Amino acid sequence: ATMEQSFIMIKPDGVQRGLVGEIIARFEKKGFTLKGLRLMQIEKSFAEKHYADLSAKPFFGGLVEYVTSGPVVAMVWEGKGVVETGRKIIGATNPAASAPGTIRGDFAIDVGRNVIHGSDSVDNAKKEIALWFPDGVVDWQKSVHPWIYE
Ligand code: YYY
Ligand code: MG
Repeated sequence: ATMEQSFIMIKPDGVQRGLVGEIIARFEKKGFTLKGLRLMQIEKSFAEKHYADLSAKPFFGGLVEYVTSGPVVAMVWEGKGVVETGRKIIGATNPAASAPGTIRGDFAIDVGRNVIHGSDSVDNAKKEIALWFPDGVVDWQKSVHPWIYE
């Protein structure tokens, strides 16, 4: 795996349920580096852009309504293999199938209230980061880097 970035977003249910700190802690304790962080409530048109690939799905309307229903926490996390590992930390799309120990496995029940989004490929991460962080992210390195990477 190479150094890469993933777009991670805590959905409105995660924010309402007070899971922001818990979720950030999981990525932070793993060793990944927080490069961008925004609390924002997005418009319908923005949500449709973020989920454009799913526009033909029957759940698309409900998904857009859900993700625009309150503030979300948009983040960029950096690290070796963070896209794939981030998906593992998050768990399967349907919380009924998410392993205990994953975010969705521990904190969610229904697929339409699954608390968190994570990019599914490095390419999509780049697109999502460009959409959510048009002004770019913060360029910094952790001083503990040599204690995390060999
Ligand atoms: O990447 P991930 O969030 O795990 O799943 P996607 O297939 O990209 O779907 C995005 C989003 O849509 C999912 O997190 C919940 C919702 N959704 C749904 O409400 N019902 C489905 N059958 C599938 C997905
Ligand atoms: Mg997805």
